Amino acid sequence: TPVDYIVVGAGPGGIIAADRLSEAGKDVLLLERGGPSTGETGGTYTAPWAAGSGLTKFDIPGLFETLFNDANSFWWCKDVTTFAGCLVGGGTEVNGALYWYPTDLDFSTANGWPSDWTNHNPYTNKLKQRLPSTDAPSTDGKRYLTQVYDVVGELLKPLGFRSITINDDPNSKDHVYGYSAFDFLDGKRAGPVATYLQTALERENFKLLTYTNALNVVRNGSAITGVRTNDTSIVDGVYTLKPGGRVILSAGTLQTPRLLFRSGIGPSDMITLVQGNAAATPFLPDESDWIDLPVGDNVSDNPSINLVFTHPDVDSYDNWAEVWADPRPEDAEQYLEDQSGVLAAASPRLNFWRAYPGSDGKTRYMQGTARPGAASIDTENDYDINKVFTITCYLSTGITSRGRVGIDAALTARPLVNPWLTDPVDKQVLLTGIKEIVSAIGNVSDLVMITPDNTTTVDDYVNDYDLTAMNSNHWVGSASIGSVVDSHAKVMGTDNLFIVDASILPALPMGNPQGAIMSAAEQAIAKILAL
Ligand code: 6FA
Ligand code: ABL
Repeated sequence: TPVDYIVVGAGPGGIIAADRLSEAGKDVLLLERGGPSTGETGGTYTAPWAAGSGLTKFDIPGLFETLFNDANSFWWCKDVTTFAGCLVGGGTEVNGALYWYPTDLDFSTANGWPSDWTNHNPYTNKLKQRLPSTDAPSTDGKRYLTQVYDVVGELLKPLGFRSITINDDPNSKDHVYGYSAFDFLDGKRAGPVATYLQTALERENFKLLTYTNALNVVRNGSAITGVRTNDTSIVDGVYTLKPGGRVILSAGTLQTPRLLFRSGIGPSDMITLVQGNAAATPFLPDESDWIDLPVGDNVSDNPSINLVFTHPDVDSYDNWAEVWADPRPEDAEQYLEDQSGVLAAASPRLNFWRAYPGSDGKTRYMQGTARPGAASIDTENDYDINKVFTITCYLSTGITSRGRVGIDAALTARPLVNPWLTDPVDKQVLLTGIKEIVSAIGNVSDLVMITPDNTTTVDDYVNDYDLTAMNSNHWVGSASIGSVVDSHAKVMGTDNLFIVDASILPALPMGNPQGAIMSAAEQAIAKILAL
């Protein structure tokens, strides 16, 4: 049966879209290519020690780091070369869950937004009501494994940083640090899946279909009539719209472009690749109907550089390597008892921000994230592996470097031009920020940086850094507002095709992006409903 809205992709953009549209009385079909994630969604992938609890790898915050070293990693999209979550919740089920309420600067015209989007506060407030952040996620309200917070605080204070509750004052992002904030509730991963999706599921006018992969939109010139999928139980796999219906693409920054290319929308070099693909070419509109838009351009992702340290007070928590198969018994027991303790949070413990002027007159921000353990250590120093922690330095709002994403001949979604530090001023600012942190090490007794080690300069370390290791998984901008979608999030040149996900953000927000993406989704739906 035809519906008012087909939403493609159950990540944060798609879930918020589907919930708000169904709340407004629209018939909504949400198509998700992946399967269940948390126990609440029917997921069953459980650590041996949590068997029978109903708490999966996705529910238990402390299992976050195990997502990256598990042979059975069914959650990653296999036809995307970057990390992308293909399961109910999308990125929010596989992410570190760091969650920042957006700043005014995030939605400013200076950051690329149209002027009628700059008043984000009503939408951010709607988001906060549905999904509040917490910087003390353990159900007993206590904080655990706080040594990294204490040591990094000692490093930052002499540099003029002050400690704040970060989400109490979102616009303060210069010389501040605080406890890491997450979108966890009741000691479990929550995000839009535990909140918005649950209210949608209670409505009769809402339906979620999992394992349903959208391939292209079906269109008659500028009018979209439906979405073609891999579903063999319906005619041609096509879900159709009612007259006046709309399609919303929420497949993420890498995968929304692929859907557009396969629908004849985007730069001709990408559509030509679709034309050359035997499986896709029969469904491509005639060339006279192709819509030329800069889909895939203007993409950004935070360049990030890891610094690894040791300090005698720190507990590296075995770099989270044992939490799946062999956790510390008292921590596992405590978590199962009432979702409290170390395992009620993901790995980050502290975040900080600092603004830097660039030589081009533009201000850029650096964000730091500190966590026990390290993903990679490259050192000639002797060190105690049990005392290791990492500070990841990200360059965020204000960066000018951009890249491009697209597809290859096999239709795998991938970066085509890397977005990191293509502008030398970005690199200079990131170097300045890292050097400032390094300059303060001597203020903390027994603090030692082991990567880069004492035989490597910071300049060499950054210059030689493996580019792909700079990937922060924060891709935005492939269908930027103002160039691919208009200020109602409608794809230009179409009557009824919209995009609500990270791809419409014209530039990176101040912190890890999911909060800004969710606020943007609230705002986009309000604008779409008002059309
Ligand atoms: N963001 C944060 O704010 N904080 C973090 O700590 C954080 N950490 C990570 C992280 O550790 C990793 C490993 C990754 C990959 C991302 C992280 N992010 C973090 C970024 C954040 O999760 C993303 O920015 C955010 O989830 C993007 O939201 P979108 O709605 O734009 O897109 P998603 O990729 O989340 O969702 C797309 C959904 O569409 C998926 O469920 C996918 O399966 C589905 N889909 C894709 N193509 C489809 C198709 N053709 N048919 C049907 N469904 C499709
Ligand atoms: C984020 O926003 C990033 O996208 C992730 O890369 C980051 O997690 C989380 N938040 C938490 O800060 C890191 C892990 O801590 C590393 O162990 C892992 O190697 C890396 O992601 C992979 O990109």
